[in-house]
Order: sequence, then structure tokens, then C-alpha cells
Amino acid sequence: MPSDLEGAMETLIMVFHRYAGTEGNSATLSRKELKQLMEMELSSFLKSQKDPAAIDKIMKDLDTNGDGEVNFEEFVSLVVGLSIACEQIYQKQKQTAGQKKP
Ligand SMILES: [Ca+2]
Ligand SMILES: [Ca+2]
Repeated sequence: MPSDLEGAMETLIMVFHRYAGTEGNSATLSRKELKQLMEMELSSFLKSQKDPAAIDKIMKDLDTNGDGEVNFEEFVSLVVGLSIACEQIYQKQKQTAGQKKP
């Protein structure tokens, strides 16, 4: 049985390759594959982005080596960035909950 963290890492790898294998290079996400991944796996985050060009912006930000595709390393930086943002919200909620003492 993998631990929670080991399971999370495995999930990250599986999700990436599920979408990366749809077209073209099976080791990288094209713009279309990234869009599909975001719509299916990060829909609540994508909904908070009201900009219709959000995918293009995200793609440009992620594609640090400039080859027009998102590899696993570049994808992980998105997950890390989102995780940091979520953790900050979690901390805030924890603080607010703590202040609700009678
Ligand atoms: Ca691909
Ligand atoms: Ca790239």
C-alpha cells in the first residue's frame, strides 16, 4: 500500500500521461491536451479564471523551455503553484476558525 504522499505522486504521473498520450508527443501536453486536463481535473480553478485566454496565458507561463508543449516538469510547476495557493487559503481558514471562540 502506498502512503498518501506516494499515492498523490502516482496520481500526478497517471493524470499527466492520461492526457499527454491523446495526440502528438505522448510525453508532453499540447495546448489542446492541457486545455482538456484543466477542464476535467482543475475545473474549479479554471472557472475562477474569467479570462477566456486563460489557457493560452497558463500555457505560455508553463512552457519555460519554449517548445510549445508542456512536459512533466513544467506541469508539476503548475501543480506546485496551485498547491501553494491552496495551502495559503487553508491556513487562512484555519486561523478564522480559531478566532471563532466564544
Ligand atoms: Ca501529447
Ligand atoms: Ca515546454
